Amino acid sequence: MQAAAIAAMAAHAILTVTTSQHTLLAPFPTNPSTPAVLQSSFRGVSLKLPCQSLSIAATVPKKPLIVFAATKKAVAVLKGDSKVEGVVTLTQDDDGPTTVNVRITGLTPGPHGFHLHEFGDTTNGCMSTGAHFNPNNMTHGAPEDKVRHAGDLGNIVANADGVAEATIVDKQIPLSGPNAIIGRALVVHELEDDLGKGGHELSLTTGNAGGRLACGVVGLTPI
Ligand SMILES: [Cu+2]
Ligand SMILES: [Zn+2]
Repeated sequence: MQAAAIAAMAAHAILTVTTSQHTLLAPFPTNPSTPAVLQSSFRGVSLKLPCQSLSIAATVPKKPLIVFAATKKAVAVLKGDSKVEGVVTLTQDDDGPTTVNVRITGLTPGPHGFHLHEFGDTTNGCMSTGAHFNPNNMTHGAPEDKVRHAGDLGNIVANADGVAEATIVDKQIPLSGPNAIIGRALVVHELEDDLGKGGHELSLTTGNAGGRLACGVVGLTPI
């Protein structure tokens, strides 16, 4: 009886142990259920993460888009009635100055007036590109002058081979905004631009730069 009682107690103990094991195990099922809560809170976190990664993903493409939108690039292919021809590329970052890279061939050695004219109309060759681009109603001058046409880019100088290469950086010929020069024309002239200081009757309008050798309409290009 004692033995049976001991056995019963032992069994009870085992049961208790088993129960307690169950109780011990119970926290694990509860734990999983707690982790389940955690999981759901993790889900919340992981939901937040995709949100963050979404917002990151949303900002990451935006940045380059802003950069792409802020950097503008254009080109003008200059041709005329003579052998003078060239390519001019224009780049502007944000609202900064426009960088103009010029390469024109077929020129006589020496300086040649180089301007942005108001129209991109070449129906009558370079003659129909109008006057110098002049949104502020100024007189003709040098690029560094306060009083100048926006289109006054000075002179480019051809070497002995008749090739003129120049890099011009200018604030008055933006590629976007109200005074954007897209759709207007770059013109290279026969003679030197006197920059408004020659005393000729044309000095304050054209710089007395002579005929228009070649011109090209400024058009947007891929970045
Ligand atoms: Cu001109
Ligand atoms: Zn001018």
